[in-house]
Amino acid sequence: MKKHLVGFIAVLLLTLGFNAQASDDKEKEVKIKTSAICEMCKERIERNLAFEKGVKESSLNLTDKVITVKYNPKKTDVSKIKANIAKTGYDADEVTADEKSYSKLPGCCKKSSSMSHGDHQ
Ligand SMILES: [Cu+2]
Repeated sequence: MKKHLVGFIAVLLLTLGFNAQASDDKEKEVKIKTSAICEMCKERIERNLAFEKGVKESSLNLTDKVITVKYNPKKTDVSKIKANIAKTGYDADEVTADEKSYSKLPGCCKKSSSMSHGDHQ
């Protein structure tokens, strides 16, 4: 009887474990702070993210500059999503914008120029 009970509990725990894992495979959501400024930035970032494997949906809020990305954790992860945004020319949390992409952005889309850093060509 005791053995059966132990077996039953083991099966129960396994089932619960699998269920937890299964729900983990479903789409996840992450919020990333970007350096987007205007509507063009928003479109640019969202468009490029749409090409990133595993990204299902992204929506940038221009008020707080936070982008909400829905993704498949089996196909991509947060660091790849941040790298994609950086490659577009924008900061993504602790990841700084790719310099080359950033330099190609229209002037209105660049981070506040009040912080002077040698950005001459
Ligand atoms: Cu812009």
